[in-house]
Amino acid sequence: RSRQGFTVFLTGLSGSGKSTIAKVLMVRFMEMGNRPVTLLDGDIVRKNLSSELNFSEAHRNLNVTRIGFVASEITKNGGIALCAPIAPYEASRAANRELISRYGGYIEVYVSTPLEVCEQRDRKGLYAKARKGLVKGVTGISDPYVPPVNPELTIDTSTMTPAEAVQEILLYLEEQGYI
Ligand code: GGZ
Repeated sequence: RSRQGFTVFLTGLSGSGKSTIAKVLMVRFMEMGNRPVTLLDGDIVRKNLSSELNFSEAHRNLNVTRIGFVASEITKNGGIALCAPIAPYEASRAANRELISRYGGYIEVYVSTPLEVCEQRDRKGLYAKARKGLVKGVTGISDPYVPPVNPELTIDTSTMTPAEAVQEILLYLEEQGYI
């Protein structure tokens, strides 16, 4: 039985766990084997689709709506799009929701891991550089992150494992009839 396409849009700070969750989800969806899965991770998109953009509000919004456009095409064609940018502003998140909902499911997951925890992880040394003033406009330190208003799910990876986070998302998708 064929089902409609959908987009899982993970938003949250750098180091919040978006990529980790998205990668595990990707594997799970591929195992299901009934629909093509596309991962649009923040750093991959920045390199391949948005390489000329900086981290100003306008460019972040543009980056996020580009991701949304690609996800809408995938969703339209019955696929699964997994997006994992920071997406710190409501304007571009709302635009994506509006566009993608026309063609299929849109599930916004707010990865709400506190800044303190993200900063402790500091996988890429970005926060240390931000604290030293070596990088300006870093989300959470010297640039805003506006929390989503009505996310379908909120997940804090400081209180659960990536596997548990993925289970919660899969359960929601099942309940809603997407998978
Ligand atoms: C935030 C930055 C910045 C600044 C470089 N602020 O952990 P990462 O390294 O791989 O994820 C971050 C990524 C954020 O890009 P996005 O496209 O997801 O952001 S947005 O949705 O706001 O367009 C981080 C790195 O790029 N990075 N400079 N100033 N993150």
